[in-house]
Amino acid sequence: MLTIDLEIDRRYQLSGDDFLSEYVNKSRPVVISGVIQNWDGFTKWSLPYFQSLAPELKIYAKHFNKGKIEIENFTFQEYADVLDKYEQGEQQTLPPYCHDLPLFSLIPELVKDVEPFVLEYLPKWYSYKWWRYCQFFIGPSRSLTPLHFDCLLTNNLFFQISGRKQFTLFLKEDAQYCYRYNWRWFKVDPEKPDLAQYPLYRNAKPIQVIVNPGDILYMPPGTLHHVRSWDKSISFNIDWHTQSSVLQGLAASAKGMPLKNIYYNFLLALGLIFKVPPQVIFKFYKTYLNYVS
Ligand SMILES: O=C(O)CCC(=O)C(=O)O
Ligand SMILES: [Fe+2]
Repeated sequence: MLTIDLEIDRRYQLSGDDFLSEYVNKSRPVVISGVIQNWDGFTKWSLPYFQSLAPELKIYAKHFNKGKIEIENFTFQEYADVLDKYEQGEQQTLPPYCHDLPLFSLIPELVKDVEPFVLEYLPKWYSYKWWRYCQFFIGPSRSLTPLHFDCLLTNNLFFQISGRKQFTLFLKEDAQYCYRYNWRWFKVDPEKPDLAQYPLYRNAKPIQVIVNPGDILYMPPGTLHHVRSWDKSISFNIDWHTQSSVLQGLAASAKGMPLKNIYYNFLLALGLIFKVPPQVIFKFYKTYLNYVS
């Protein structure tokens, strides 16, 4: 198969207005640099640092096993030991991936490490306790998140603190070529696509993006992504809607979106469109942060 890898823009310290007009409103992904480097967390964060703040905290890590997700629990110390063994070659099997962890809610002290946060990129509704919408990804080199889109069809700002990751992206139009199952997962493996089994994949246009420490990646709603870590890595994201994307999210109810997701999008629509304050919405929304889908 002939693949021509497309590229996306890389922008330095993009302003909120330009981000909105050139990327969000046009559904174009972008990598933004020059922002994270100013955060204390950029130099401070590591597993031992998290461990020192919350020695008793039990975190969960996931094994992605052919469409099934299995969960294992660790303290940060236990998880750091497993990762060290793997990185030093004492353990061959890939450790589970600490994936979708709402760490700012678990260790609120971490919030001040990412200030000033990029509130100019988000609708004002998120300014109040924005960190409650963030999820962390902490794992070894070679960790993989298989091809999927984010389940509420939100916008995603992804912050890479340490280690590098390779994202293979597809614009939402390419979903039809990637063999969807269970609402948001896709059968094609972009690292070794089986064209005999998945012939339509020939038409898909993968976009390869290396996300380096200090980069922010923006993915528009419905962007497919397959994420391979190159190094031991710490990242987090914030998933967020605009008025327009939440309406499109609700419209996707008719396209097989699970009922639970429709409920969360309905709550966000009440906030973003009908201006119900986040203090009220979050009480109902917060179970989303532990939702494995
Ligand atoms: O970093 C990863 O492995 C997955 C990230 C992801 O899927 C997301 O931010 O939605
Ligand atoms: Fe995702």
